[in-house]
Amino acid sequence: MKTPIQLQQQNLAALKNGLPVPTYNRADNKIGIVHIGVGGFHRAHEAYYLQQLRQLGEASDWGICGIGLREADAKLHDIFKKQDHLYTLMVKHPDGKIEPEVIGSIVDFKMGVTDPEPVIARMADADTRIVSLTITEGGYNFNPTTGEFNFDNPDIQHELRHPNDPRTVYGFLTAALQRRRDNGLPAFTILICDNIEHNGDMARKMLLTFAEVQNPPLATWIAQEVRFPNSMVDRITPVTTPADIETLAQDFGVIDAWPVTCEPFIQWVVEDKFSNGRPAFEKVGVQFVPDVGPYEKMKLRLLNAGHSVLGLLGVLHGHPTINACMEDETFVTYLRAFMDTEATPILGDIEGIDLDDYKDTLLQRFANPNIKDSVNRICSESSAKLPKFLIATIHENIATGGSIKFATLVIAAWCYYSDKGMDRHGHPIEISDAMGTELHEAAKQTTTDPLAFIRQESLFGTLVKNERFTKLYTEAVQQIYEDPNIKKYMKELM
Ligand code: CS2
Repeated sequence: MKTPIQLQQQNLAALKNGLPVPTYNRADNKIGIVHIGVGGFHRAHEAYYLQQLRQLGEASDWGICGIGLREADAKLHDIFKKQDHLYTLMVKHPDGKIEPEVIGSIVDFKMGVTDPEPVIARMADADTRIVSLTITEGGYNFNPTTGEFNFDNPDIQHELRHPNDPRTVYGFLTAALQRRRDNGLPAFTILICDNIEHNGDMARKMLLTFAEVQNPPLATWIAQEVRFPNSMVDRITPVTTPADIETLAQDFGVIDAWPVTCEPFIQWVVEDKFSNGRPAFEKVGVQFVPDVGPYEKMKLRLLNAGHSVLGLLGVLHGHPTINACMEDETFVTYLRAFMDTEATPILGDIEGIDLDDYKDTLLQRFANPNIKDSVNRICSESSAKLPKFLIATIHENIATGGSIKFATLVIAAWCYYSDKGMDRHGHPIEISDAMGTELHEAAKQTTTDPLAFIRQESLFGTLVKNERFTKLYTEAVQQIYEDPNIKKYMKELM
């Protein structure tokens, strides 16, 4: 066993015997990208692509400065400080092999919570040319059904009155863009990397709606100058566990307080419209296309929805992880049936993609036994995810007369889960959802009003008025409440 070494810039030479480390000069890396929301996903995806570019001797103008806009980001801030913003990415292969690599493309990190000024200054700096975001599907402050911006949010109200004291991403973006405009600097590109269909168009609409109230002349400038490329991002990135930290120290000799684990697969499809230049990402496998819409839809309605199908049914059954679900024949068959009969028909043809191959690959990725992606991660924030991943598909299939039974059972399982917070054995489930209280309040009325859960209009829209859906849903929810043995009902539908 090696004596583990603390991950730090000065120790890279010593670490390099055990694993790949950045070989480029991090000190002369200009900051070209400001990234808001430095979770595991960003560190396994955009930051990884940039590392690859830097290893090729490219992109020295494109260092990343991470930004934390939540109190909880202080943990990463402190770890990064100690580790010179270095971290280890542990790629986990299905055969059990782990390939770690030290990533150095993030060169700075700033917290915007207590002191917004340094963050605004960084975003407004002439070197910054892209501001990218992974603030989660629920982070964009809009009503999931109507798609309208939520002006009732107290932080948004505060920012409207105090443009120089931003709290949300909208306030930071307008403060920085106003400063760039004042200083005669070109706008940056706003690059969204969250799982939302037309994510760039959505962000543009939200930011313009906000800016039109806060600062109308700036809104006009943003509309003309800022590009918002749509993008489809993909890499399964489970939550880091204490066992991962331990493995890294024991087997690879690295002390890293917060490594990131991920699958080998990676994909990024982006529209090539940038306000002020971009790294040569095509050299490391990023696909640039004129219209990302069909790719986004395919990924959200197959991968993300597929995850939710396994997650919500699996959590009720008592499967701890996605790969555990995939070891269960009933779950695999059910998932494939959902994909083939409910998701695929609404996708149509996608140029250059064989959907059967895509689905086969997805099943293999989900089954990776080394990934151990917890169903709790998948079920977290379902209120922000399901309207886009699954409920949209139900609406579209209702319109075309397509099948909806597989997705409907998942909604019924979600209701039971939100109400009881336990699996079929009565074991408690840890639920994490910004709308957790509302979901619970609505779900717990199910015994007296079977449709109570789907009366939540912001999530389900007019679904409660559709007889075909309500009939299937009522039956499913009544069965689950009588006996939560979910597999029985899954089998009955196949
Ligand atoms: C998952 C995603 O959160 C979820 O529900 O489906 O995080 C998924 O792992 C990524 O989008 C993969 O690209």
